Amino acid sequence: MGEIILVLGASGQIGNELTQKLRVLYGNNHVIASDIREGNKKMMASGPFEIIDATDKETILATIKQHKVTQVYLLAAILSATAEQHPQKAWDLNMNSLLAVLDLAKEKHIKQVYWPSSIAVFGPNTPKINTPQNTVMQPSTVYGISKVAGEFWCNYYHEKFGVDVRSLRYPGIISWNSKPGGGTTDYAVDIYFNAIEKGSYQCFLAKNTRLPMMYMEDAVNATIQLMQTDVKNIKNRTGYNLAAMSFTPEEIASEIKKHIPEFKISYQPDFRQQIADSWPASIDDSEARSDWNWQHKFNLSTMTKDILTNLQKELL
Ligand code: AKB
Repeated sequence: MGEIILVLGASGQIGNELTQKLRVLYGNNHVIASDIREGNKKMMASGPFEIIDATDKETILATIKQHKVTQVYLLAAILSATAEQHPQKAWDLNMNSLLAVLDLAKEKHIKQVYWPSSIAVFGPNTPKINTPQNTVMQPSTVYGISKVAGEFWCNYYHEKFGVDVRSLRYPGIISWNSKPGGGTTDYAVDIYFNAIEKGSYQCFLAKNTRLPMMYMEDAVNATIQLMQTDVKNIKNRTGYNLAAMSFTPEEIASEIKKHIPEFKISYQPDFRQQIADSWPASIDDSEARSDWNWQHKFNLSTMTKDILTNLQKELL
């Protein structure tokens, strides 16, 4: 594989794990990690790292030229909950970084772009159960508005300039190795850490709030699989619906109790409840499954077992 990859936002939750997997697949020196802050020890030690602001087109271009980069994975973003508190900052980062990278692809400095979309493109008027690929997209959050606009920019650059940009509408991504920040689905990560460290968790969503979720390993595999798929099979240039499981806080808590019987959960919904209530409960991802053979591996039970085993080794 002759690709040289630049990951923008490599120190974040998905960027961190995606970078490690890309380094295994493409070779450490073929994957340049970058962020506005340094990554963890493993990332810094395993390959090249550059400090880059993802909205700074000139620095991105200089890095592309210096390392002969062929693909960019743009993971830098402000997520749903933080975006409600800093709307302008979220809009600026989420949009300007995407437009900078799309322009660099249009100008033929790179061959391929990955940019994550989200279930946040949907809103209160969207069908909630098995939300289809093509349906009402009227988000009620700043983050969702930036993702809808971004999806249409991707499609526009593809149609108009032939840019090979690919995107997935991630559900909530759950990991034990790197923590998310500022998202509405973050409770499903925090709950595992609290279960191990404290034996209890106060959840910021109500107990019956059902949301689509996915284990990190599946999300990373889906992302790389999409980017490696033959171009003739990519039929969607906005964002593919992607799904693995859906559950409520009450259901994840009872799964944890199978391993930690004394675990206790309480509920104190805050402003994030309204965001969660505007999102789908489950997603129809049949187009991803038929176009590029997407298959998830983890469900709530296998994911919980894997996370608790790893966290017990790490934290206890
Ligand atoms: C968030 O909660 O903001 C993200 C997302 C669903 O895109 N995890």
